[in-house]
Amino acid sequence: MKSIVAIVGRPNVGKSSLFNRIVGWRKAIVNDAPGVTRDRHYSVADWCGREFIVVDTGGIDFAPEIDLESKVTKQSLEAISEADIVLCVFDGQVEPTSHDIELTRKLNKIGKPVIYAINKIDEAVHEGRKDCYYELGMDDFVMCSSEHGRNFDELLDKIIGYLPDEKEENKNKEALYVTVVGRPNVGKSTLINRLAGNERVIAHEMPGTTRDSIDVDIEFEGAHYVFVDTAGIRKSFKVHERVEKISAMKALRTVDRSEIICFLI
Ligand SMILES: Nc1nc2c(ncn2[C@@H]2O[C@H](COP(=O)(O)OP(=O)(O)OP(=O)(O)O)[C@@H](O)[C@H]2O)c(=O)[nH]1
Ligand SMILES: [Mg+2]
Repeated sequence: MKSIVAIVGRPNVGKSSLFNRIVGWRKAIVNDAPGVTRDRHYSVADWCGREFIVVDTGGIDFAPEIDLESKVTKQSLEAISEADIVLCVFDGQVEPTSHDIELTRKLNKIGKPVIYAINKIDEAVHEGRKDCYYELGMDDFVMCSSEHGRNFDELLDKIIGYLPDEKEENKNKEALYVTVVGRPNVGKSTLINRLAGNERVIAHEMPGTTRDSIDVDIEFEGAHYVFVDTAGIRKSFKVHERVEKISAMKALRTVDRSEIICFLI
């Protein structure tokens, strides 16, 4: 099994940008509004010949005001518990918030390697807040920029430094890709959760909950399937929001890499 690196942090600090930079392409949706990522979003990454799985997550909110926010936080906490290494992202352009401090306190107790990525440090002049991170008890942090790739060599070196020597590689049996598509709210995520046997993706009564296309591994009678949950697709003239447009585009792209399309009505 490859080691799992979970990217966590509060909303809008640049987790998806950092995920995209690590995997090498714009797999996850990035947007300037908070709360864009919702489900756990996996991809394989490699650095210097070492492969690992990286997981993008939604922003952790310790005082959720709505049901959806608490579901997003639950997914992120689940990512932390299944991870071998946690990569916690801060927005380095602002002072650490009370949420950042609470998250750091919690992560310092989990008994796993935690690397802190102080993101949005686009230039050396932004590095002025170093002391406050030491004061928070972080001894392992990298000041980086997901947008410009600044200090990413250092960040990736740190990650592979924590990978165990040679974990038995689980040479994945050929998986059959099944993409589930349909209009918003027809029950795509619920169907996938039922097949997976747990709440792997967020199913919610609000149309448009799923945004990124999410791969879900499912074993059935010795065979390996990857069911891909996608954002609901509506007629384009009804779509005005940028995030919905990008989500629909990603869903359509996912269709290209699937052997089977399941059209849910
Ligand atoms: N200046 C600067 N902006 C960045 C950097 N990384 C991300 N951003 C911006 O920060 C905003 C949020 O980025 P995302 O990657 O979507 O943040 P996120 O943490 O995944 O957000 P949620 O999924 O909503 O929690 C976007 O407008 C990005 O362009 C960076 O290194 N420098
Ligand atoms: Mg995100």
